[in-house]
Amino acid sequence: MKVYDAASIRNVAVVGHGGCGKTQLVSALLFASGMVNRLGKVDEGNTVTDYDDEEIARKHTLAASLAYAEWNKTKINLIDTPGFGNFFSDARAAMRVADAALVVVDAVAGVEVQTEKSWNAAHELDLPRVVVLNRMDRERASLERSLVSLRQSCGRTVIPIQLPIGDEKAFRGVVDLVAMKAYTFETDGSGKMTEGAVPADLAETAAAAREALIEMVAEADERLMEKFFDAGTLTQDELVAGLKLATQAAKVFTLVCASGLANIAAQPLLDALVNYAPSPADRPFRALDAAGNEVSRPADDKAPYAALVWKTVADQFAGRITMFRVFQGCLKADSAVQNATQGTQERLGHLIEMQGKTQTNVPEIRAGDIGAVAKLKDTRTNDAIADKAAGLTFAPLAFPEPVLAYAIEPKSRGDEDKINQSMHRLEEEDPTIRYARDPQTHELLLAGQGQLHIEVTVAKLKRRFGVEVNLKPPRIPYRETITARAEAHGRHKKQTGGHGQFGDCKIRLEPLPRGSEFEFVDEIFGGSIPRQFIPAVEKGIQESRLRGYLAGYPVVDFRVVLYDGQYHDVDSNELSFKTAGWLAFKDGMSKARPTLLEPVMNVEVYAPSDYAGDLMGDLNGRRGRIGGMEPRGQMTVIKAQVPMAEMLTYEQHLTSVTGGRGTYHMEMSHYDEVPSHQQQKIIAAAKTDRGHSMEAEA
Ligand SMILES: Nc1nc2c(ncn2[C@@H]2O[C@H](COP(=O)(O)OP(=O)(O)OP(=O)(O)O)[C@@H](O)[C@H]2O)c(=O)[nH]1
Ligand SMILES: [Mg+2]
Repeated sequence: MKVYDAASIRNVAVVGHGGCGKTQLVSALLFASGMVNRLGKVDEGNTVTDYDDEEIARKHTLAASLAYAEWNKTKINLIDTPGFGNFFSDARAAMRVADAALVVVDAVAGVEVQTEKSWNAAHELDLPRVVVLNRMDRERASLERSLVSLRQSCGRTVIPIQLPIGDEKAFRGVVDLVAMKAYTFETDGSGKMTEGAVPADLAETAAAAREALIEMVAEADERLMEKFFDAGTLTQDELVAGLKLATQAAKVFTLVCASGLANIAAQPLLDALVNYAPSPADRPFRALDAAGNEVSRPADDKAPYAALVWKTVADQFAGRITMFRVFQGCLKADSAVQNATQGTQERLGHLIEMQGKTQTNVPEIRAGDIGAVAKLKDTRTNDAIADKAAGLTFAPLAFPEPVLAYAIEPKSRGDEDKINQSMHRLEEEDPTIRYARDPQTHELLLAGQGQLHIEVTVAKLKRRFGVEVNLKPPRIPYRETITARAEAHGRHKKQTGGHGQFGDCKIRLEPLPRGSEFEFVDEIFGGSIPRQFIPAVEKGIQESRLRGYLAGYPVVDFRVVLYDGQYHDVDSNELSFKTAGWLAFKDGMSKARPTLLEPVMNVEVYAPSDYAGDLMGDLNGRRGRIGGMEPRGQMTVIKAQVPMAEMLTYEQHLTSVTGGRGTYHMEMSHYDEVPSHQQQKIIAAAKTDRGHSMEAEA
């Protein structure tokens, strides 16, 4: 295994919509470059990058994985990423450490939801992009139609540098518009390539397409534009150099054609990545200096080391695997390093190059390269492994907050500890899940980016850690409040044998604005209740308000004013006043017109505009309030506020209505009153569920 310098490395994040063929294409690139000796297939479960059991079972990538192709003395790091929206944060993380994105587009479907999302995320990072029209061998695959949708969503500077030879099943190669040569391939999947002249029937189209390419390249650079005007064209050298610069500046996005499954045109794609995608040496990296300011630095392998951890994997055998990109300097095996984010020391053992799950030890990893290390103690995703002398950290990758939660229950009792431990390891690997016990409902909640995400997490829990759980929709964290002021009285008096018990208090309940929780105000003057018993009254009220009155949910957004009371010299004690507080609270609640509150979510739905009408109707039916609707290309964003209780089944609905093309996101907005007919149902359900603990019945 060689060690590569920055100039001979390409870091490429392979991104795009689910099922567009990213994994299959990476498989073809690895086979074409001789890294593996057969063409792995997603459908046969033997690709390099979908190696996780869950990925093989589902035939979809669920986490970013790393592979590399050596091609023309260059190491091309390929990060295969998931196309499903639920797992998009891994694609983002991959783009963050890449110098280019390979945006894979299905030549039949054209631009899809995640294509667009990937494109926008790459745009935010100023990331150069190469577009590959994949699945060119399929029925109804079309360069022309795909280009229309690409230009609409991604701009007019998406420009073919190849034309396909043969349509659909007859697709057998490409014309390279830069070299003006034809590359044709055996159709047996062997990837055997023949170089030849441009076929006569394509000569005219190819010449016109080459002209369009030259013009686009000239447009991206003033100096070239002048030359183009003077000479009417560009020289071959100017075209090649100009295309590289325009790609690197993310001004022009070259488009190539391929079929990953038929293994056609993998070699020209590898050439395009080597020739046009920037190396780390071409692209200074961004980091934060000691003062937290963004700085831009070259990939200098003589500088003090600085690397960013972009992914952590909880491997059941190897333990924790930490994947990083070295931005400057050099990490060496068996050395002590600093974690600049945590301010701790770590010991690097073996450094690893990853070819999917296959790990090879390497002595060092230099500036610009991506690698991994096993068994670090404290280092987590987003940390900077950086020498103090470098004085650098990195702006953290932002991970999205969970969209929805499920309750999980161990299948066998006594598994709870094991679940806790395993979930914490999975949380480390996947920062977009949250696992915690709900303090209000006491359920174990697993929250994630969608139903699929949660199912996959539970499946990992079973496969990797051997624990099985049941998934249930979570209880909705309802709350209770009051809508009217009320005065109330609580008196606790008991005479049992010797000492009696006596406490008496008068309180006022007052509604407060949403979000104010609870206030206790002591207005006792003149000692009608002695000082030392006032905290007991408050405690009695606090405890009973948390137990709820109507349906067992905490009572919030109100104030209790304690304004009068009575005591007895001998019989009064703390317990008596606590009980008096509880009785007064119950009395007050019965008069203060209590009501139920429910969580309302801010929901954003992103779907093809054709479905907008149906989706809005559905949201209305879910008691939603539509806040707005914005077209974005062929898509529409619908914003609405919808009660959480109505959103538990939304994902299935959205998927079935839009054929999987719609996505949504939601987060907590506020609490609002539950309509009265709904309240009756919730109260009735609570009574059968846990009736005896409720104040209303006590
Ligand atoms: N006909 C044809 N089928 C292809 C091609 N590339 C991929 N496929 C098939 O399309 C399906 C999806 O391919 P994948 O490579 O798993 O797609 P992906 O983009 O990695 O999907 P995610 O991992 O879910 O994002 C598989 O059944 C592949 O066999 C291609 O070039 N031609
Ligand atoms: Mg995949």
